[in-house]
Amino acid sequence: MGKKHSKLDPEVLERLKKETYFSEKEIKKWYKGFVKDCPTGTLTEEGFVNIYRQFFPQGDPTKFATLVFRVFDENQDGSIEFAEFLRAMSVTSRGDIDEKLHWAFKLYDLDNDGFITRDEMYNIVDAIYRMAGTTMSEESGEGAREKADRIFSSMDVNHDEQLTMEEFREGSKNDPQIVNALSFGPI
Ligand SMILES: [Ca+2]
Ligand SMILES: [Ca+2]
Ligand SMILES: [Ca+2]
Repeated sequence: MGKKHSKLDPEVLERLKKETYFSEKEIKKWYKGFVKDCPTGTLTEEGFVNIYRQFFPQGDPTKFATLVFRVFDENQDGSIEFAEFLRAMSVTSRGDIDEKLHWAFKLYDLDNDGFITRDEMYNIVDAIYRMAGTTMSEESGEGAREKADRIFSSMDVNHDEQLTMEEFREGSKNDPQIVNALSFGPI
């Protein structure tokens, strides 16, 4: 049974060499680890949440992991296949700032309509707080709602209650935490 996925399809390998920043050697290494953790060849949402649990035992990362899962799962079939996994790892670990921002934007834009609303922003901030097991930022003393409101208002330059990619990009320059949040960084 496990045999079917024990070797990486050469076509997939070729494709990933073009689509990611990883070398052939690195891709093969990632694949080995992936099939070891996911013998079926795909990562389920439950498995994904469990990975986060190992990193954040002090909090509840379920909400955050579920939101990140959405972005990994490009074709939205409810599971992460190796190619999806590797493309996401490539962007979040080696992508330039612009790629990372696009990735973060997708994470925040829950309904994929191309804009981030105040509630969507709150959702992510709340998820990050839960993951860190806190209700208040250590630095600023803000709760999730306050923090989301503050960030959102500072980014929403034209005050139309939604953030475009442009506003998001500009705003993130002043608040690097926005992008850092996706590299497992807590508050
Ligand atoms: Ca998928
Ligand atoms: Ca949206
Ligand atoms: Ca706006």
